[in-house]
Amino acid sequence: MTARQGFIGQSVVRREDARFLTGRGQYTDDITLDRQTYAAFLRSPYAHARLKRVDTEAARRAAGVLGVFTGEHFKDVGGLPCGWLINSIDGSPMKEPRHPILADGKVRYVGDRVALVVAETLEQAKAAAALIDVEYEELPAVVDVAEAAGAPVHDEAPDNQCYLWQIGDTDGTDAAIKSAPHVSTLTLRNNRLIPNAIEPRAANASYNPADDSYTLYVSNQNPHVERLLMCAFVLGIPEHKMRVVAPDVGGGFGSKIFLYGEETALVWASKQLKRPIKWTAERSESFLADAHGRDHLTKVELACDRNGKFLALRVNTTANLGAYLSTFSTAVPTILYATLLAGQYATPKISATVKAVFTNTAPVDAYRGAGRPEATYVVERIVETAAHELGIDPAEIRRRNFIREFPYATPVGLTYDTGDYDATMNQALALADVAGFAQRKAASEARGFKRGLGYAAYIEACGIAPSSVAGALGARAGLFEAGEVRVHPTGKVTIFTGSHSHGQGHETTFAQLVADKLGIAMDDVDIQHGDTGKVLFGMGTYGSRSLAVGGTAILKAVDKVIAKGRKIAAHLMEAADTDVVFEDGVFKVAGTDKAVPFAQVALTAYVPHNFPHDKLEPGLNENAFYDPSNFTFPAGTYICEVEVDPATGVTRIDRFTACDDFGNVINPMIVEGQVHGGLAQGIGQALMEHGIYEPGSGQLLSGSYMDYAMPRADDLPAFAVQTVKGTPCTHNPIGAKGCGEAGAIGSPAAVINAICDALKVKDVPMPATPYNVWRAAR
Ligand code: MCN
Repeated sequence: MTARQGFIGQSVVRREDARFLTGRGQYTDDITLDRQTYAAFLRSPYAHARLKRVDTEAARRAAGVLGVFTGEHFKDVGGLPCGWLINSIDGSPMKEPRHPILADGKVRYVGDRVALVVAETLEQAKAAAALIDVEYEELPAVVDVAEAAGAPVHDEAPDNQCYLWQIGDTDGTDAAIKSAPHVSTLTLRNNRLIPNAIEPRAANASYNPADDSYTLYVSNQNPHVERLLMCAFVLGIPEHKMRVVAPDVGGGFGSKIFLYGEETALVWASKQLKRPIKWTAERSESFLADAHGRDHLTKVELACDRNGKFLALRVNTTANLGAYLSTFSTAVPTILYATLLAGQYATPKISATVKAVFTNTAPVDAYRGAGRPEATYVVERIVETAAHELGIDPAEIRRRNFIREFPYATPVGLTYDTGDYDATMNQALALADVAGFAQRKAASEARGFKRGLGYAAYIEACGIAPSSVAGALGARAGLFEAGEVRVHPTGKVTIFTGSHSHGQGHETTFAQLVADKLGIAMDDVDIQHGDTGKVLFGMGTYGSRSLAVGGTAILKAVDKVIAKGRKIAAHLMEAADTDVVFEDGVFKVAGTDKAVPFAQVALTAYVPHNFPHDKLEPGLNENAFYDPSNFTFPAGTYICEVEVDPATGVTRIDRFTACDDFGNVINPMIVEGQVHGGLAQGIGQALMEHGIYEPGSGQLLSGSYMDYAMPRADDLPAFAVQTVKGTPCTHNPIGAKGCGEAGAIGSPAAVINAICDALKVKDVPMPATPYNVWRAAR
């Protein structure tokens, strides 16, 4: 691509792929430092036990061992913080038990960290960990969200309740449901998921005695937040004495935005040993000890009139938070979930009650979609149920209830700025060839199969988040983003962004954005991210916020560059600043043929005797912080068509159609790829993925790829994915809405709705494994 060609809306090939496809990516585990040592963690084999004795003597004396550390060493160190305070209905703050770096007197889930061993080699560290003699006194364990009222996980929460929270008009909703002509009811489980990024979590921590500073390489999505939390809340290290680098990261899907005990222990121990320490999770450790996702039990009731007009929605959810509060865990089943329960519909009354409980399972936190897939599942399952019960076409009942006037303030706290739900619905109906469904169904039936069609019309709030809104709702940090534009004397540009790319293609799309705005070649723009030593600040990547929030911060800094450039150009052209315009990479005096290109202005900025430096500083380097005024609200309609074999319960997805409104799109190919990835995850949740703990023992039964079924290419159809000519977001200058999670949010409900339609049953438990489907068919 050359300069002066617009880059917005172009499917530019991902520039980062050149290094990934040729094996030149630089992941945390690829980094080996001088005098490197290796760590292994001893983990609890019990779901709940008292640590009666932890004898590390033999491990200490084992070959190559440099240090063995237990909870005793961390007694005076802070616990891992939770970033979001939720208050219960009665005003009391959530229960916030200590989340120790290494187990402190008790272990509370299988995989809980008991000890850290550091040795010259990984093999020596693992061998020594096996020599630690631990006497456990087993305690009763609770794992199931429905039975959490059992044995207390923490003394601070004897009933295992972290909080009981509510949103919406409870009395009004109750009254509307009581007097409604029709009420549909469902009890739904949102199955527990275990994130499976290709690159497991990894960290390499080193301490420099020369200046009492630390460097942490870590597979992480938000290095500045990692640094802030670890320094300020846990280890008490001055923030400027710690550099956190998140180099290439092989996927995160939310599971790498949290501060974990492993990397925190490594940083602390690196000072004790004055050697760099590396740890990379084995896959079985990832299963046990990465934060899991979802795990809700919900009763939902939707009241309608006889024409299918929605009158009220009442939702009662119990959410499993696991054994400890992970960094954003408390916000997921509340702020990110219940506020989305209006969906695309003008339901006048909505109320939601959320009880969050502790169990003896791995902590549960944000995972692609975080709260919004759960909300969409609840809303879109009950809407489809109501349609079937009332004998109204599922597309039609949705149309009868769509919000059509914007801005629209929902009864659960959000204000949608813009949207056109008919547009995505209509396009999806056409693309999925719903008109031809009856014929395909007859053909399936002739072969002994059942065919079904399921819809989901999702909405999500992303671009997280307006700090004022988040703060009012309990966030303990702002959620803005920062960007810096460094224009070099030759007119080449380096961008430093607080967003972190770990598969989303920012190095390409952010370069498109900047090259387009400055009218320069994409090759002249370099994108840097993921290093607190380079980037001024950053809140990182999650909640599909990077383009809408991070991209806007960059554009604001570019605007400042252009503003200063205009002054320099005015001097060069002997014109007034106010007469100079910037178009297609050139500063011009309006109405004349006087013009200077961007690169000439850049050079002039660094040769100060060429412009009035008494009025203007030399250099061309600007930064900006951007705090959005609202979320962005991408939305779409997904249609799934399945063929079910009633004899075996095997479901085959024959067609999957996704039509989304992401506002203005920078790179359609990358956006389509993002939707594909999300669909694979959402369909995986719907059909096969399930994190299961055994009741009683609390063992993770699905702790490997033998038992935890990840979707594979042959489980998925060729997706039909289209973005509509969208409704641009009204409050960011790009007009963009987030796209990174949509596929995972909209798809589970569409799949389960399709299976229910095929079998003509009210519900099939998720995941719809052959066994669950076969049982439902009977
Ligand atoms: N984009 C665009 N036009 C739009 C919206 C986005 O061109 N209207 C582009 C963006 O410029 C960016 C990409 O699409 O290159 C995704 O942008 P955005 O929706 O802003 O999402 P983020 O970059 O903030 O990514 C976060 C999102 C989340 S929350 C999860 S979880 C997730 C996801 O991205 N995790 C991923 N996609 C992932 N993809 C990979 N490969 N790996 C992960 O871990």
